[in-house]
Amino acid sequence: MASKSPAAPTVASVAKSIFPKLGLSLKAANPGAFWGEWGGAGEILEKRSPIDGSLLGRVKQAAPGDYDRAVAAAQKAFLVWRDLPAPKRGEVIRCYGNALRDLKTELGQLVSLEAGKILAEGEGEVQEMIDICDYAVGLSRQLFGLTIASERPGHHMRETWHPLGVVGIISAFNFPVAVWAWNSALAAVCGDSTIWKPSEKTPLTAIACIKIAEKVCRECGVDPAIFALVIGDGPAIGELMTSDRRVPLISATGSTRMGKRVGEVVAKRFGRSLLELGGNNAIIVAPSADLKLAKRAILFGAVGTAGQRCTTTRRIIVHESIKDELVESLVTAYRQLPIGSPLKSGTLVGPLIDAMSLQGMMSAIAEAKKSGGKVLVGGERFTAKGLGEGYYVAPCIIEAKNDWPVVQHETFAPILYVMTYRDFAEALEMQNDVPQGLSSAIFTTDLREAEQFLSSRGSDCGIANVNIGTSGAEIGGAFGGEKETGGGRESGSDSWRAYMRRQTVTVNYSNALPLAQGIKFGD
Ligand code: UN1
Repeated sequence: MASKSPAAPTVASVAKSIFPKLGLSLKAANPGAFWGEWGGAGEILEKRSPIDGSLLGRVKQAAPGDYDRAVAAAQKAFLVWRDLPAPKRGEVIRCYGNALRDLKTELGQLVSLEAGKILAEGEGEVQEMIDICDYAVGLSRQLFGLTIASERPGHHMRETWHPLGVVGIISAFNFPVAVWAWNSALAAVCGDSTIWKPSEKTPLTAIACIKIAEKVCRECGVDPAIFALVIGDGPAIGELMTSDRRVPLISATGSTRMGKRVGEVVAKRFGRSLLELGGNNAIIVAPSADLKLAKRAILFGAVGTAGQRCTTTRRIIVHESIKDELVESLVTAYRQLPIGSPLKSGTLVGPLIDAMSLQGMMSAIAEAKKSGGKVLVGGERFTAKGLGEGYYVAPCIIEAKNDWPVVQHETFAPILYVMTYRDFAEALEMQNDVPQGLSSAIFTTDLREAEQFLSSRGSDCGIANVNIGTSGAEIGGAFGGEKETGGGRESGSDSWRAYMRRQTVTVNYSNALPLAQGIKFGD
């Protein structure tokens, strides 16, 4: 069957068809810094596609001087942008969302070429951008403050929200466009400008996003430097940005190691950081669970995006009475997983991002085995004709114990650790007994179990789901988690507040000056 299905389009042919539409150059180096104009005096970055290892494009990175220019331009643009009424700012984001709708297929394909996501997930990511733009447009008319009763006669109090300034965005390779959009669309309607340092592993998608933003801004008569870009590595550009007092908020998505560094440097200058870091997400499968649903959710959660989401399902905590049945059906499903080029329709598992990632997966498997772990399926490198230098793997399931160091650690690859529990309290304890606290889920039809899981004694994660998996959150909710996940919240609900400056206001409209707390002072 598989051999008769049409061959996957090549990286080169897809790149050739979409690059011109996205304003990218195939041959010449693409400028990797934007401050209202394009530039970049840093070193050339050669971006290879994880699909087959072929050269996808070249980028001229930002030099430290380019960073300075970009942040100065973003600061200047902010001073004008913040005065535009918020609904008018929303109008610009509405146009951006529409431009994304027009280029959804092309940008989605570029995400696949550059990050290795299957086409459906590449397009899904662009849809996530469109959704957050819609959300931001609505929000632009709802940046509500409060009125507060004053204890003093002839006084009123209110709380207002003001634009903050230049927001620094650091994003990871695995959601190369959506996470920037969560931040920049909200920041924009809040009246902020942004400066973006994307992952060096996904520079071309970043350039494409900013090209679209530039065009929309020019059409709307707005300074495009509100969406500045600086492509470069952590030590060169990331450190400059995190230590820069001109950037009051740094929103960073990535590893716990990176977040720790960002948090420390930003705290030193009393800046704000919004951190969305690693997860170690578990699904509890209770005896009453609908196992068909659970299996599908686990599959999407554990092998979707080749295990490279911060919300990826990494642990299954299953009741011992149903473990064999669940594991058997998972192993059967894992054996049939279509692994291969993400450009081919039907593929569910694309490549890992690079050699380091493959290496990380292999050493985690070796460590789990050394601890006594039993590999039930997968775990080997996957090769096939036409995949060239791509780093493909067969997703794996390992029987493990929760307290092993390797299980406590987030390995950004499709490894699923399975463990069993006897009573429900034990399951909850295992779920929470990891350093990270991003996403969690339970499969049960027992109302008491479900509600306990959601109660103050239940899951300690930022996201807790019942009868759906750990990944694939909608943009309407606040996204982020506790403990080593960093505590930040992005995207929906009231996450917008992180991008604004709160002001408590008291106005005296009487001709007396009563003091609060009834204090008498002089006359
Ligand atoms: C991430 O992996 O950094 O919930 C973000 C999800 C996606 C976002 C993941 N909406 O899986």
